[in-house]
Amino acid sequence: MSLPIEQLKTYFNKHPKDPSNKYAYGTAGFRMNATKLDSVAFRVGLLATLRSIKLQNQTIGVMITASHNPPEDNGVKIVEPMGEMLPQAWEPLATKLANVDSFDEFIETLKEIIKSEKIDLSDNAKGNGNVILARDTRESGPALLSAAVDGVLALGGSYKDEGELTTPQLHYLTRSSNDKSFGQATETGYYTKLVKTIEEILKIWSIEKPLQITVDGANGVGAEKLENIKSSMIQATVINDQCDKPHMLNVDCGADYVKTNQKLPAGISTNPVPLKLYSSFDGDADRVVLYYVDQDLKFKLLDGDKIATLLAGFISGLLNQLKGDVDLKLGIVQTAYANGSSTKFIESTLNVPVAFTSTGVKHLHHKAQEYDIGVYFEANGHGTVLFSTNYITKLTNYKPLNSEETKVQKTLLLLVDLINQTVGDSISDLFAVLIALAVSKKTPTDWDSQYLDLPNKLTKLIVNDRFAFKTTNAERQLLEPVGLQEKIDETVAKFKNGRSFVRASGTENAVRVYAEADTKENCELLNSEVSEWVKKFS
Ligand code: G16
Repeated sequence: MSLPIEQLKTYFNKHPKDPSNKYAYGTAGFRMNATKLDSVAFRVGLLATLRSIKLQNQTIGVMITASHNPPEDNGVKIVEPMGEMLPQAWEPLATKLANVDSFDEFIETLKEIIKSEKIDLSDNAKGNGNVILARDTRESGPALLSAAVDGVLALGGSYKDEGELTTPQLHYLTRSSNDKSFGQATETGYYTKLVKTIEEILKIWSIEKPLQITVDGANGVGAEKLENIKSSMIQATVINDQCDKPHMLNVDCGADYVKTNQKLPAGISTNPVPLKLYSSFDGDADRVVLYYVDQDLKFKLLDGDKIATLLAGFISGLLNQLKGDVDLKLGIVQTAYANGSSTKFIESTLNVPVAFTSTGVKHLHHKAQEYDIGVYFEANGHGTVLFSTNYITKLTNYKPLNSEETKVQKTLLLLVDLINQTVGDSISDLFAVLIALAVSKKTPTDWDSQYLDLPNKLTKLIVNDRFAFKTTNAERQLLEPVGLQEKIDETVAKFKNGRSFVRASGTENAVRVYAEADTKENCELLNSEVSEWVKKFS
């Protein structure tokens, strides 16, 4: 097949681009006010089709979501056949295709991509592309999904509209469509795999009390999907579950709200039960944070750092119970947002190496693949645990010395099915946490007391040009605006245990300022002083 120029023209004209709009494939794909995304969604559908043709017609995923962003935003991102993010080398291609204005430039760019990526459009190609698409609950979702479908049709590709799904479910479906061993490629297949694994682990450890949790679903798709997890061993109560009211998505609730404001969400804030564990998902259920209030009703956050340390400690504890030879490399990947106390705890108490990457799951995921057990979590609750083939082989071949070791071996292998191997997943991460707590007989307080977070504050500043903020060293230092980093360093030096950094958001039109210090007052002061410098330099 060659490029169907006339057909492309018809679809191109149906999805006109406003020349004043500029787009960039950022931390999590394209993301902005939904009214500006029609032409982008169409072009992403097209690019996903080309990606599929290049990869011998394997299924590629397209997710329409703006996750934690406000209801009026939306976004679109591409998922690889094995459920990973689009390779970084394709991001500039996506950005270029999204930004061309005229039809001639559009065709020219498509031809360049086809040539540079050696995409076979001849009759020998395995197919015309195969794409599955899903969306979260935003009002703009259906129209943007149709625009992406038009991108697939413009090249004569095949598509499947999966309707409303969580982002991790779309990753699961993409992977299982290409890799039958991963699970049944249906939404039901996702639930069945999860529930079966949870029940098996609980049975191994003779746990008879059902897992109980109250979840704030951010009024998003995660709330609706969690309700589908039915088992006598799982009792999840969902609040903020008004998915049919898209204007309420992430409003006063959800993982981002709880983490950023460090307070309880709507629906729990009026009468929290002391010492009871709660959890919040974000708008597309790929982030999770947990929390409780103590006896004095003081809010205690169990964020991504705490989840990483719990899961890493749980897994290494199980591995240590195997007395035979199981030499497996465990590592934790964090970003600059990780609380300094968590990093210290991981290195000096858990004795596990820590690696740092830039913000964005794609960066952490790749780094985590360097370990046999790669635990990666952003402090905001985005993350998962990746297990290598070596891990599976070594544990499968392991000869247990006694019945206790058999239980441990089985559990370690079941964790591979429990924890979503493609991307951070609120639902599967939540159950991994609940299982780790149940098996190791820990209360939320035990878990929380592993280390004490340094007081920290994250704020957002609207600046003229966020792209003027260029970072280095896993986003921990600024290269530009020139001179600003020196000012931040001088300011930080005034505070005990002070640390602060500034970076441009990849999902919102803002610059983020993070600060931590020995006391709440000091971290607030540090944040505001650094923010003042940012304003002066922008
Ligand atoms: C996305 C990314 C995360 C990132 C977050 C905030 O999350 O997938 O890795 O931490 O945006 O990014 P930034 O600070 O660059 O705006 P989500 O949950 O919104 O998809």
